[in-house]
Amino acid sequence: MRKKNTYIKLILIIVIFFTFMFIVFGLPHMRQKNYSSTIIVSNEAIWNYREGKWENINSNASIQNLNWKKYKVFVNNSELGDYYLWKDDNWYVFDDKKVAVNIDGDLLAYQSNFDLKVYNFSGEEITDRTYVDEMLSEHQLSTNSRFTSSAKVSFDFDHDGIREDFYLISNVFPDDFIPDNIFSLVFMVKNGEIYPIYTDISLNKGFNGCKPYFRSFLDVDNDNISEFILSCSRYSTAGVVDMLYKFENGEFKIVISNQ
Ligand SMILES: [Ca+2]
Ligand SMILES: [Ca+2]
Repeated sequence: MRKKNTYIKLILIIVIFFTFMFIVFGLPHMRQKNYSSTIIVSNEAIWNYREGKWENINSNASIQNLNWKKYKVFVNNSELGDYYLWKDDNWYVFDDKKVAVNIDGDLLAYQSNFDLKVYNFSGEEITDRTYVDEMLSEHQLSTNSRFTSSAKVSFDFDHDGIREDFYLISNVFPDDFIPDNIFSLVFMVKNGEIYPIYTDISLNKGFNGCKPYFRSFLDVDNDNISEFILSCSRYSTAGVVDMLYKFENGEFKIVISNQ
């Protein structure tokens, strides 16, 4: 009888253990797998997220399927509302009566089966160059380097109540100075530690390089940690590269890019 009781207790403990593990680890994972979304990044990229996987939507037939559907539309990172979209060479925005709406600025739109959050953020000037100089030195670049683009975005991307600083410096397409190297460095500083995001350094060949900018901070997989879209422009009509970054295991990774 005593032995039987011990067995029952043991089985109960095992059942409780596995139920606990399932609730803590299994359920969030299952929920994650059920999230799906389509994200439209200007006229350059369409990304689909399904069953934990990302893909670029490029084919005309797939794009046709996205026409005349309703999306949450953002222009220059502020919410415009729910609108129909239709794509020719560019995306066009229509209201409920299918009357065209003129938009002036950078379009971001999505459709999702969960509350995909797009956050406000704004860039500011870099006044303290401590980390900038550290990164320049680390890459054997002069701390007197001139920039054609620089910005700092302070944003609490991991929602722990403390803002991280995202730095962006670049000398791509210099017009009144001739540097030896063309560089773009994007990185985050958290607790005094530098986390590289985008590093591109090459010899100056005239119009090489890709000028980076932060396009959007958003939570694309509902885990309460922000991802962001970093884009960069190539010279003239060579196009824009859109990269969706995720922070995983202590580093930034590109989860999908249009090029
Ligand atoms: Ca934080
Ligand atoms: Ca996330």
